[in-house]
Amino acid sequence: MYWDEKIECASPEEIEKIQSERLVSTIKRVYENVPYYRNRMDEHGVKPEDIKSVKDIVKLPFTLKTDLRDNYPFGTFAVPLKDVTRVHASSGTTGKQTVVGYTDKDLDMWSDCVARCLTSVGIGKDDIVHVSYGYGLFTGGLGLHDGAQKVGATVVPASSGNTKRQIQLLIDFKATVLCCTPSYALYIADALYDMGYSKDDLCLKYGIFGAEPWTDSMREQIEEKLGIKAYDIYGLSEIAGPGVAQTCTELDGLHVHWDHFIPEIVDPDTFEPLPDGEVGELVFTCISKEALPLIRYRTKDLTYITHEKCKCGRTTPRIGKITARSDDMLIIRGVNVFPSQIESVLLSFPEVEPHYMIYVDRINNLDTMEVHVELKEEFFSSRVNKIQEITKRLRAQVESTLGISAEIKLVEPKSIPRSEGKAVRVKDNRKNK
Ligand code: DLL
Repeated sequence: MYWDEKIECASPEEIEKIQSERLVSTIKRVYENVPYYRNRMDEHGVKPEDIKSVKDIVKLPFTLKTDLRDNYPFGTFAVPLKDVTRVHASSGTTGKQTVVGYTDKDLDMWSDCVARCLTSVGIGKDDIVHVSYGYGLFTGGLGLHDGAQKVGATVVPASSGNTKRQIQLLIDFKATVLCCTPSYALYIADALYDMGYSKDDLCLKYGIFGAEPWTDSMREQIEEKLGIKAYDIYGLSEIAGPGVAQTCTELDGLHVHWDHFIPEIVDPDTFEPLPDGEVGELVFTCISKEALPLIRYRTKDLTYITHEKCKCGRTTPRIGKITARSDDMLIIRGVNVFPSQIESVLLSFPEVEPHYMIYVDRINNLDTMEVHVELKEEFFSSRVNKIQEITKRLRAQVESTLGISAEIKLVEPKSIPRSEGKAVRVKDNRKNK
């Protein structure tokens, strides 16, 4: 099912034409209206006249999160504040928040993108959409809310927190769609069974999960526990919010709305564009936004892209699942380690739960890594030698996957702190030393 078939299935040539027109006018606008962009382009030796088509995008300088922070709060907006009808903000791990703004037209474009995502997996008028992403400055809650309302669904703006109440609402209102982070979906599933219910007490059919990395095995577990089909929605506040891309029913990559956001993959070291299929840093240029049209924004998210037509019929390019960010890569004893690699090993063991924490430290000048993972209830009371045997197998598998050793500690079920939003899975104590 399509929300906007003409655009979603347009030929690449048609889209290229739209992209070129929109890029040229966006660049002219930001050069004229945003001192930050004028300075950056002048420093870079590029003038609006040099941008004649989408092919010229590579001539433009990149934008980084720090550029938004340096111009906090509204310094990168391209319209007067009186035309900005909403702001959102995303908190990073350090420093000030990144503030983003939208005009009415921007909000309409964003909800249209979310509507495309929801429609692509069959969500529409007959659905009851329970939104457990946080409402507020975070874009998750209102982003999904506006998109679900646009497709005509009945929206339950539950926001995050108070999990027991969420479960009661899910049951009583007979929600068919759950929107939240994948880690919160697991938390909800566990709490459901703890309250004495099961998936049979729910009417859920679909899950729209994102805002944090998650693996395919995590998806399978959520699908099994909640009896649903789970889809991966991606986005970031700087570009719009949720709905920049999403998996369709084929689950073969996330479709990017390239008539609004031009995606590029660049080498994270040289920043040169990479060909289809190669993993690098995802970069977006917003070509139809009024308030905050970011140019070549470096997301730090690592993935690849393909321009092959999807089996679903859409011609939109697809990005691979985002399993890592260049800035969440840990360097342990000189070896690059992504938390997602550890997650995929853990989830391949039926004896453990998908709840884990990675503790990194430096002791006597040597990096150490300890992975705590919850044992399943039925294994917790096993004999000591059984637990030792599972630990040994896990340690061997982690070592062969990462190329370095890690201590594994099997901990009590439900002892790892749960998150109602984005999960925190790494504690790197080296930063405090
Ligand atoms: O997380 C927007 C969002 C809300 C997306 C709800 C999906 C659902 P930020 O708080 O600005 O915005 O964080 C953006 O989160 O650069 C990625 O690193 C990560 N991220 C978002 N979606 C996914 C996903 C929202 N599906 C940052 N898979 C991004 C992996 C994701 N990582």
